[in-house]
Amino acid sequence: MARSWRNFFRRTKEAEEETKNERAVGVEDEEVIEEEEPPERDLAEPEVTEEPVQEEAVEESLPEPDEVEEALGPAAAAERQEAAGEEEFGGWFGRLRRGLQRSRESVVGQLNAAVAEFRDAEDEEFWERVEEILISSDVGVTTTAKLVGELEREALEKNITSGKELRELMISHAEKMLSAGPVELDISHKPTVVLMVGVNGTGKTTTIGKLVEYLPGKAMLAAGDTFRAAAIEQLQKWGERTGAPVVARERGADAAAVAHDAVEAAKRDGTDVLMIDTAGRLHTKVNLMAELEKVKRVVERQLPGAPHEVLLTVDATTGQNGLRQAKMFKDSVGVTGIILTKLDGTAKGGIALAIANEIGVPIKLISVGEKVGDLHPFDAREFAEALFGDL
Ligand SMILES: Nc1nc2c(ncn2[C@@H]2O[C@H](COP(=O)(O)OP(=O)(O)OP(=O)(O)O)[C@@H](O)[C@H]2O)c(=O)[nH]1
Ligand SMILES: [Mg+2]
Repeated sequence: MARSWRNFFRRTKEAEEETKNERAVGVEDEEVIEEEEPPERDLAEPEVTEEPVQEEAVEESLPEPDEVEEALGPAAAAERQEAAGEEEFGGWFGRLRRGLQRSRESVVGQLNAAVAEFRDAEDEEFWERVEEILISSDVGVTTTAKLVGELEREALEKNITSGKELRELMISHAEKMLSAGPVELDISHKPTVVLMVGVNGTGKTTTIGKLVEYLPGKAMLAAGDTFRAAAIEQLQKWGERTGAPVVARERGADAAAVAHDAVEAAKRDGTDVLMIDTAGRLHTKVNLMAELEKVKRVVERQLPGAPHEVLLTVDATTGQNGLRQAKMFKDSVGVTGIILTKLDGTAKGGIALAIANEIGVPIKLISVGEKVGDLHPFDAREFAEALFGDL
């Protein structure tokens, strides 16, 4: 079964029971929040906004169309209709294929040409050609060598002579490589603490905002990026939009102190999932890593076992650079899952293979655009098919 939001969150049995009939599922297709210049605000005191607004219960798989309209309000309903229109073109898979269009055009186009000439697995030139194609899609030298080595071996063993069988083999090997661990997000703790890390501009804050729309239960956000101007306000906007309270201090405050306040607030308020946003850039990389390590230590001290998930956003357009970043974050703060963003803006979607193979951390979510509906749980098979499948 393809991965969907339904089977993405790992929760306790009780929590599942509680919300069985009243799933608060986010709107899939809303516009991105405009990043207007935020008003000057006095953020001197740590602040926790009010209780989250109880969202209307909307069954993901679908109430009647008019019920949805009623529940969502006209603007959201119109967007939902637009989304429904998209379903005709293949729903998420269609969106994924469109998001991966540039990667597909470069990879699939070339692969089609190569595979069309494939006669048997002993043709060394053929394998060299496949290597070139994969490397140009940012699969990377190491991962390409491994993938092509495995493919060649199996194609020889099975005496494969048809392009169709070969493509199927490619997809299944890519799928295996992309499956680096459990994709589900563990939110079975109360509160569950999710630490979001990644270099600046990779999509941490917007991904938090999108993810809250899908999270079951009560979410809380912590504005742990106290470095960048407007970072706090950006998160507060997502808080307003999703109804999740935002814990913040003033700009320049200690990020670990914000995290501390937030964990206390989450424990006190019966929050299910606390998501901590962090800075993507400080004066130096060393400073950044030291700050993240401190945030993590403080959270751990307050709540043993937390943070339960450390999610790293990697911007797919940065290619091999993203791979280096992933290694760095993994080594210093430990990463439980990767969110690969901006796949829509690159022809180098092959980076997913390099990340899964060389970092050994599962990709849990991918993003193919700026809308809420562009974020989706990662499915290795689906991704491999979208990347290597026939045009
Ligand atoms: N096209 C596209 N844009 C995206 C995607 N994900 C995020 N973005 C955009 O990337 C920009 C940066 O996203 P942020 O969430 O602010 O990134 P950040 O990691 O929080 O950055 P800092 O706060 O500077 O550390 C925003 O304009 C997002 O809308 C995606 O999948 N596709
Ligand atoms: Mg940010």
